[in-house]
Amino acid sequence: MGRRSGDRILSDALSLSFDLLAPEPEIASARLGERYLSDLNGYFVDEDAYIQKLAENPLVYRVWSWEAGSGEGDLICGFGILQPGKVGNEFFFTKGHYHEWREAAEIYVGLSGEGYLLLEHEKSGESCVAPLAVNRIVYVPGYTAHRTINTGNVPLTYLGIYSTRAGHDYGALAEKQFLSVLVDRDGKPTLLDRSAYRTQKTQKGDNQRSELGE
Ligand code: PAN
Ligand code: ZN
Repeated sequence: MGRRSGDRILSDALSLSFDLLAPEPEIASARLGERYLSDLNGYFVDEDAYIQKLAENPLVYRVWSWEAGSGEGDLICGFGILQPGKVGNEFFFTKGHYHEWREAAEIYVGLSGEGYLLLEHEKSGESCVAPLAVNRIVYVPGYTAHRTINTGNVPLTYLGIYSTRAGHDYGALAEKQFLSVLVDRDGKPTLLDRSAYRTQKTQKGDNQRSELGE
């Protein structure tokens, strides 16, 4: 099978096999990025729990990016493996970003595990979580910050498919963070207002922490 791209006809490298559940996944011709807990400094609300867990500095997620073509109309496929875990009561998550080209949407496809995409509109601040799991697809519209969250006990694996023009803007969110957090409350993933959660944590200290099940 061939594909015409401009004046080139590409006849190979259009198909890729992958197994994200393999003990040591490798994806030929894709670029690997890894994020350890130390790369997420300032992202979790519970700073004490973060510092404690930093002693182990676990790998939080890996993403392979496969660019079969680099033209304006081409697509990138990201293959994500997000580990299970928590910092305090907050589930492990990806950094999260807007696309530099704000109009660029993205499609996520759940492959295994259980989790959510946290979505937040840049202008209205409106946010929601959309389930991401096997046989689930999530559409991330333009102008929407998105973060993957693993609420299960096994790795969450997924694909994210987006335009080569999209680009990633991490800076805007690193400064203000998402307005909501997804925390484990009595064994249930619960979406809370981040600033209220932070205030609750700092005001109630250790008593509140044990009430929240840490
Ligand atoms: C995904 C993400 C992936 C990792 O491929 O890049 O889940 O998350 P961060 O990029 O926020 O660290 C995607 O949304 N690409 O656009
Ligand atoms: Zn994205």
